Amino acid sequence: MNDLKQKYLGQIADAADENALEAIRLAAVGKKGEVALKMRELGKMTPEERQVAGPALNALKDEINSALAAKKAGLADAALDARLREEWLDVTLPARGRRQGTIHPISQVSEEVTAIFAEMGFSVAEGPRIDTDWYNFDALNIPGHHPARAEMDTFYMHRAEGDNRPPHVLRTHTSPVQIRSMEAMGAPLRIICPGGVYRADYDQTHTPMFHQVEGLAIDKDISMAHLKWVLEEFVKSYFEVDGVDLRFRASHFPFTEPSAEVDIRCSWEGGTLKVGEGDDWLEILGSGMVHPNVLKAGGIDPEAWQGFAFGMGIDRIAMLKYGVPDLRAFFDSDLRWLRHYGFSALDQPNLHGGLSR
Ligand code: 2NL
Repeated sequence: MNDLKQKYLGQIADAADENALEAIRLAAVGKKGEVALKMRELGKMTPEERQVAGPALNALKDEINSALAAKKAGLADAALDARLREEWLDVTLPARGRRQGTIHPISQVSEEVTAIFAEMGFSVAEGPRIDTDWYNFDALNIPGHHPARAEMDTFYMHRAEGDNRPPHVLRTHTSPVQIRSMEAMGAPLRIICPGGVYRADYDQTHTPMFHQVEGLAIDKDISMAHLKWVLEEFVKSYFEVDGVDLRFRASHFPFTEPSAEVDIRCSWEGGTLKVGEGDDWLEILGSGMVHPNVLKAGGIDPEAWQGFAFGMGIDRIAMLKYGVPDLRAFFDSDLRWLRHYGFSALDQPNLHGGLSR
């Protein structure tokens, strides 16, 4: 009896898993197990012998059963411990970065320009991109026969059949917004008009849609001197330099008289633009005193008021500031190139201070 006890308690202690434990249970206390066999032998014993052996066998059976139960619980605990060791989660790991869109360089430059002029008291005016040929051309002193109205350059909208009014156009500049502002607000007036414009042109330096910002200041005694100061302040602020020389070259626009194209002093040493130093000149905008016919078209009396106006290409000044060589890059759907020019359209800093792509 003691041998049986030693044998099975030993086996139970050594059992590696639940299967082994079940095999031991069957062999020891199963219906045909060794304890059951011993029970059967009780019949052959004397009553005195049976009185000793019976309870002893029952005690043995109980002892083996509780050893089995204890071992089973122990194995389950060990299995859970092993799983917990294997399947741990490091909740301190940083989350995977998510890609996000960021502002397009054209929008960024638009906002930079707007902020600079806002500090000088200019407010922003906006208007339709589809406008009448009157607002886009006639009001700006561009007559019907002027080359700027040649069908080559302008996108014309279709009229319904039988509608013989002149067709609408996609605005070729933001000047129509300034005419509308003159009508709506009168003089004095100090506004800039940023926005998309359209011309039928496509090569390395022209896209059919591009962006302009025009400025207009109308008051009793506005002169070219005010224009020069405003533009100088703008160039210094936009290109982040302390000083810059401006060169006014006589030019011609139908909507200004006199008219001037404005160059800024620069150098191209090593292929990179430096504004404010060197012996080169870079054209950045057109400007002039608003033509009396244009003031009249905007409902402002040219005998009482005068003003300056200017216009520049946002895409162009964005290329200059950020060193983008091909205008068409701005309008690609694939914006990975932006990274090269320091724009982070696709890069988001992650928690490690690195970049996820
Ligand atoms: C250029 C030249 C210019 C203007 C735009 C303007 C607008 C009104 C009246 C008078 Cl309502 N002028 N705008 C004036 C001079 C030049 O743009 O080369 N832009 C890229």
